[in-house]
Amino acid sequence: MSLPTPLINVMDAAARKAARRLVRDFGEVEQLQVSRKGPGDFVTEADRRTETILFEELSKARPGFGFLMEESGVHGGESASERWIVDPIDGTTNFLHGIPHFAISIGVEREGGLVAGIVYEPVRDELFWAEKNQGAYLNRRRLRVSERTNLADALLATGIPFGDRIGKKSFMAMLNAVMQKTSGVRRLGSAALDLAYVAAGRYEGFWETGLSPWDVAGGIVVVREAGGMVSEIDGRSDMLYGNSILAANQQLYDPLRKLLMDAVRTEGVKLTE
Ligand code: 2AM
Ligand code: CA
Repeated sequence: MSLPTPLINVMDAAARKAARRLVRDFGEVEQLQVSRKGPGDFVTEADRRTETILFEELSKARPGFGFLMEESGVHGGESASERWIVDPIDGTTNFLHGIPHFAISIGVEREGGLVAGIVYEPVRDELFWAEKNQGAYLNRRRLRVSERTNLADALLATGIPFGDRIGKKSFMAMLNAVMQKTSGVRRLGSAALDLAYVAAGRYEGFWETGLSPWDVAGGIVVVREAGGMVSEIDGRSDMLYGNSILAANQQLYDPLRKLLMDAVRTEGVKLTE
């Protein structure tokens, strides 16, 4: 057991404060499902309000840090060497439909590298957190990625591209390969929680294309500190600003990466197609 670091305490407090209101809003969203107009506008408002609370709390605690936020973009701290990368609701579509699987995600970038992150799931009160070189935790319990070594036993998470998102062709190729070789694929709709669950050993791996920095910033450090590997699917290391992400336990990272890359090569498609 370890005590959270000062930086983790700041994120923990901000996320819990924002989450209290968010959980009340979620209750309201469940009621609104039956209305014809649906809860769309209400959810947009809840999203903005959550981001505002996070912004206020984080800037109060660390006035020198900059921000990259999903709703309001980049602000503050032009000369700052540190910034928060914030997703107020990751899993917005779940939230909108009254499905209780969403999270607040916050990452800390220092001089271009990720140094700490949290993913907070308010409905189950699960706080996944990690700071570089300090280990990863779920609430007060130390986290380790799973020890499973066979692809055939592996449970994987992914996201399915939709609308105008990139990667539909490559997704079909990769899914086709993964379906045959693993024990199953889940698509729960929150990339931040997918990463947190890899760190917790619930999934052996997670892959997705077309995500944004705020979807993954909080979870990447948590996976690494839990002993997992994270990169782009083609092996490059710009998961934050690049086009794809693959996270897995140590033993399955290489076989999974090979499986995914062979699948897109065989189909003759690019990861972004
Ligand atoms: P969001 O809930 O914050 O939008 C699901 O595949 C994942 O994709 C979620 O983490 C979701 O984050 C993210 N995502 C990224 N871009 C998206 C988009 N344009 N629309 C919906 N989800 C998106
Ligand atoms: Ca998101």
